[in-house]
Amino acid sequence: MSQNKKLFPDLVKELGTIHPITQIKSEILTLLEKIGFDSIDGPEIETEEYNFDMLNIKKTHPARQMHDTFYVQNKDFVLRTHTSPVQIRGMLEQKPPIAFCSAGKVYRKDDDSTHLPMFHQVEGIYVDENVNFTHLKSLIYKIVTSLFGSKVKIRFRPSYFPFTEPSAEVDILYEDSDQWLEILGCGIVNPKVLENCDIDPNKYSGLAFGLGVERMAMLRYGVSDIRDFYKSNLDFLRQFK
Ligand code: 2NL
Repeated sequence: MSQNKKLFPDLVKELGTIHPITQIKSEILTLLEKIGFDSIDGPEIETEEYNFDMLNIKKTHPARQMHDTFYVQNKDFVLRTHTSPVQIRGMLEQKPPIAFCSAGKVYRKDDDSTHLPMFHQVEGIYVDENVNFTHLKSLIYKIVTSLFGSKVKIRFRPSYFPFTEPSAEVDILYEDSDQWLEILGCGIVNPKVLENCDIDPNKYSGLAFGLGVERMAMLRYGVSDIRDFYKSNLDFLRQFK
């Protein structure tokens, strides 16, 4: 690079910047890897079995309707609606103790100022003997304070996901604010999901969480329209160094 600088000063001036969504995705993955999660990847075109059935998402679940999910090739496949099938594939290949994280593009038929048909998700799952909600809480505190600083307040709010039981959504409250902001979903892995992956739920339990990277970026930088991230407006993008 120092060579480039001397030889091609104009080119260096034109060098791009890392996209803010990529920056935050990398930051979260680096943190999770430091904690001990193995980062794994999988296909973006999935079967309904891996994207839904294995995760205990029933045939009648609203997410499976044509208007929420992109089906491809006459409903033989779907564009993954979350990165969970990557972890399902991981658990079919490797038995506990396991700790995986997966990050990448996911697809849903949404399109407004806070939702796009393509967005990025980061998920983590840890399965071992005697994993319980206190482990989940301390992990989430670590992740949230690392991303938003140690001054934010953190709240766990009961929620529902078919693949975790119990489930919670996590909100943060900035200093000097009176508005709780939802930042991620998490829970204890539903024993049915472990069973689906040939993992004995009487011996093992797990924790899991998922977060939207664009949402993280919007909260951190105060961006109110998610579409700003994908307009290729250099004045906007160059703000993120
Ligand atoms: C959200 C919530 C979540 C998970 C993702 C997960 C994956 C497996 C098994 C069990 Cl393989 N759970 N992932 C769990 C809870 C919440 O995401 O709102 N994401 C944007």
